[in-house]
Amino acid sequence: MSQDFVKLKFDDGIAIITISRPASLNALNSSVLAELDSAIAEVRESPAARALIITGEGSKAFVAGADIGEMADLTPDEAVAFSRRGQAVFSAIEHLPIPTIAAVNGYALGGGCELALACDIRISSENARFGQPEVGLGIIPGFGGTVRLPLAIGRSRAAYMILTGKLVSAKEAHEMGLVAEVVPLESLPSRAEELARELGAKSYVAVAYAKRMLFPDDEALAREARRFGQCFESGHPKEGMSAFLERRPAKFSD
Ligand code: CO8
Repeated sequence: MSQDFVKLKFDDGIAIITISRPASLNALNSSVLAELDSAIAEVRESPAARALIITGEGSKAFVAGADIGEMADLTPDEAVAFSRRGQAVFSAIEHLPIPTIAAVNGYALGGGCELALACDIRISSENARFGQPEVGLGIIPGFGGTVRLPLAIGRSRAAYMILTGKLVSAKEAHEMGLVAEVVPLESLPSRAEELARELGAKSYVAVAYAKRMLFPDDEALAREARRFGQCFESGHPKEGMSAFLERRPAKFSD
């Protein structure tokens, strides 16, 4: 498969994946998800890889979410399938036996925040902003956010983020425990690599077992996908996403 949007490189035992679709703020469309899936498979099959870093191209966005243009016209069944597809890719990241670090270099919204949550540890630049803005689009987080966000920061803070859709700054995300460290943008790659080397030097047997103890419940992910699909039984996703694309406020009246 050609890797137009997802770059993978190996640097002395560290695998680095960069989501690279900057014109759309690295939004996750089907091609990006497929390429990410194949990059994860390559990392899994690389015995020399001791840690993985996932980051985004540029200085504006880590990943600004699932591609809104691709989701607007989904049927409920297609929506469940799309959610399950993204969840499977993110679970593949989570299930890697090596430690994974999200180096969040800007907006991490919707599916982007969920991608960061699928990593074991998040560090971010000072300009990063996190959010689950889906309710403003007539949908719910569908790539594991309703399951992993409360596990990461507790139900109360997760409810605040998911129900208001508000974005939080890197500083607030750090105070909530959503990110472990905040560093200047120019230091993010070197700090991520330093941390990856530190984690990669631990017992990889112990790390792999420790990680397994932290996996979320598969049934909760399946429930999220079903609820995500149910949103599409109403006209709200179409209205919410059309409004974003037309740069106008959404009106949820029906
Ligand atoms: N999808 C598609 N295109 C996007 C997305 C996105 N999520 N985010 C940004 N873009 C595009 C914009 O449309 C724009 O394209 P163009 O230049 O062609 O008009 C370009 O990227 C630059 O964006 P802006 O002009 O909007 O840049 P601003 O600096 O004005 O704003 C923001 C930056 C605040 C990040 C703004 O772009 C924004 O709000 N983006 C959408 C964020 C969002 O709502 N994300 C959540 C999406 S829903 C989701 O992720 C659900 C996940 C679960 C899916 C479950 C499976 C089905």
